[in-house]
Amino acid sequence: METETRLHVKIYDASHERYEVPIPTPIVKEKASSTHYHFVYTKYPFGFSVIRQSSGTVLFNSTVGGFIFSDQFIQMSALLSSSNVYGLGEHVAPLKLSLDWQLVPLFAVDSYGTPEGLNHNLYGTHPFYLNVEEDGQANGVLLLNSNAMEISLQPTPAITYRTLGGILDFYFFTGPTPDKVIQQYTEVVGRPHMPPYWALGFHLSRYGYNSLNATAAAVKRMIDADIPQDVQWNDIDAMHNHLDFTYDPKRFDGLPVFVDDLHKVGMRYLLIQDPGISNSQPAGSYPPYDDAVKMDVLIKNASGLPLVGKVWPGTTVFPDFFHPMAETYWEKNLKDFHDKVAFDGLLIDMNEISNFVNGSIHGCPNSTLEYPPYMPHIDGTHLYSRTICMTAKTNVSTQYNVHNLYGYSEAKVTMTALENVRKKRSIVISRSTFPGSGAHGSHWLGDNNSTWTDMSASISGILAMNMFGIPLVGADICGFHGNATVELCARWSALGAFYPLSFNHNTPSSVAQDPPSLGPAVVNASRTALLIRYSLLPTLYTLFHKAHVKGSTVVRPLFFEFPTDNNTWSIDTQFLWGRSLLITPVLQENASAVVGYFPRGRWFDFYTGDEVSLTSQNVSLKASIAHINLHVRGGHILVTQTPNRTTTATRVNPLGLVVALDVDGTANGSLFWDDGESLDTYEKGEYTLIEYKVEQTNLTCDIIKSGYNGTAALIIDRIHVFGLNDMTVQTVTVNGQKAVFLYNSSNGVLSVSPLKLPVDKVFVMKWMAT
Ligand code: MIG
Repeated sequence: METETRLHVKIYDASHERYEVPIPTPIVKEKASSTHYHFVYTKYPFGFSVIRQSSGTVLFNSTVGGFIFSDQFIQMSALLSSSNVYGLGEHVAPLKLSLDWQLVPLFAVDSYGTPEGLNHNLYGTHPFYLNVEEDGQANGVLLLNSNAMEISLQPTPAITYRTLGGILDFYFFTGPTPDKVIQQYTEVVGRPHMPPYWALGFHLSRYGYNSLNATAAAVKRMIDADIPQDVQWNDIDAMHNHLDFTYDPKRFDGLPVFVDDLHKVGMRYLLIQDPGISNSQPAGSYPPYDDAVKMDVLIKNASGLPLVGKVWPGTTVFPDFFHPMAETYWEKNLKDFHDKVAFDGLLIDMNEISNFVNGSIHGCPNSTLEYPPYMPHIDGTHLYSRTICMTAKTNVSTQYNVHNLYGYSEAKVTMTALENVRKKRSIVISRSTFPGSGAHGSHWLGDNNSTWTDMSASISGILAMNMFGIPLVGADICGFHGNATVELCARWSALGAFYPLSFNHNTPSSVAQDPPSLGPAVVNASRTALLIRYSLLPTLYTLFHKAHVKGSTVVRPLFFEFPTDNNTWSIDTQFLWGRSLLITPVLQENASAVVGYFPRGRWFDFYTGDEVSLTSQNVSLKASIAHINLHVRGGHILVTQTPNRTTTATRVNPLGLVVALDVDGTANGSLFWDDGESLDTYEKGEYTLIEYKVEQTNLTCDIIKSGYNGTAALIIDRIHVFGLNDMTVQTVTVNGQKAVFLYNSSNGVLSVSPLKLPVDKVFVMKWMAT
């Protein structure tokens, strides 16, 4: 009973030490003095239950399904409190999971695409679920186990866990709200990393520019089309013969200067790195291999020699990121490369580990680790299919035990190395993830298709990753495989402008889908939506701050805010930024309207301030090709900023406030502001935190912290108040002086501008009405 809301249940072998997941978790010496749950345990038959005290709801009851604990097969079942189950990644699946006899494999794999269905395991593994009880309270359960696993979901409702090793290390979180569950979960596995501000700008990428000229031309097209862009990426085609830590001296001649020039105009540059290091370069010519051998940091095969697989550069070996020297090794090579090309972050791909041969170039030995007595229903014939042998050895344990942790371990080492090299916040976007990955970077959903189905599926994928504590997440906008049509790419650009991580990425064989290449409709849709995104970045950045310090989700499904409204439980066609901004994208072809659900409360059109008149029901909204529906929730204040083409240029512009009043006339909001890229600004107190609030007819703020003096250069130049319907505003004063304003009596919107309020000073705005 570790805390009032957290129970830790560990079932292990008292007489033999077994493998346990090596991610850091809190060490608790004293039992919590009071708890919101009961723990009930019976010896015969063996089992336990977790019960919520306030309601008596049984959250988890394992006494019914038997229990098996053998070396390579552990099984336990439990009854659940309701069939509202979410999480258990990584899969392409609806947000609310089906409990209709689903067999859900969890094993990191590069499946060459993102097949749909809970029965297909994907790049990452997250044995964590969130369960919303019938009365709307929520609990979460983590099985901290990294072995190959399969989960069976049953309509009872019940869950069966089958794992091939380790121990049963359960954490139960009792919320009681969904967001509290995630806060409690990330307290155990690690709070999300605070991204640099520029990471929230728009990124453009494609695999297969094949030359610096083509890369530069893409950037130029974006500038000419006047579409916001902060970051340009290059993929493995920029490498020399697909070798990590290199760039092609002919096709990408001049890359260092190009990157410096991007920096000069306030932009950033990202590169892809793969974990496979070529072992076939002439001796002494390729330090990434020579150093790895010298430092002895490679994953070994069963005979103790570096395991050799085959990836893009040909035969490769793989660093063991759990090795104590791995960080030194990786940092040295990243630094040497960074001295040439000043990249700002990395996308770390292929780290499931993906391998073009099964096991190794020599196959795998005959062992029960390679051929376990029970084979979970994963994609692939064997555990070692398209990855390395399970008998391979790392510093921590056999690959059999740590396979699912490779992406986690690489992200952790890469983030540390990048921060040491750049001395600034970076981003590390990892394809394979595990609980705790969010503390070391971010994620994207992998190789989707340019289809309407995959565009829709991206929403549940992004929402699930937020529940897994990885809020900085996106999907390839306009799709990776296949050709995006103009209409699809226009709609996807609008939706993607509201992904926490917003980038367009594409495969070489598909037609170019950067917005300018697809013509005016896509240019318009993406420019319009991205300018809104950029104008809302102060709000998004503040949400990342809350994620970093409290573990809250950045984007969340409607049920997180309205858990007692059962209409929200399965909605994954809309999502919220934090508590306050509802996004209702068009997900269908040939549509001119979209249906959205509006829970009880006040909702205002972001663009006009018009209130949605009917709530607790579906509402049809107009949605032309250049329009994405956004609604501000009553009771909340959004901080905006006049947008420009980059975050660098935007960050010096005036701020604005959008104040949406609740039924009782109140509203709250906050702003976290720092220099956007120094390390640990929160931990060092180098930030400003302001809370805005409306009470009666006053809008004012509290300066909670004033630790970043760059805030002094900023002003608020406009304030909009939504929802003043029953009154006619006669006078507005700001700090006692009469202010210029417009009042629209038809929709109750008050607009006060121009203003010149220093952001770091307290002000009071009052409106007087009849
Ligand atoms: O074997 O680096 O998911 O985004 O463009 C494919 C080439 C390797 C897979 C990634 C994709 C990337 C591609 N990579």
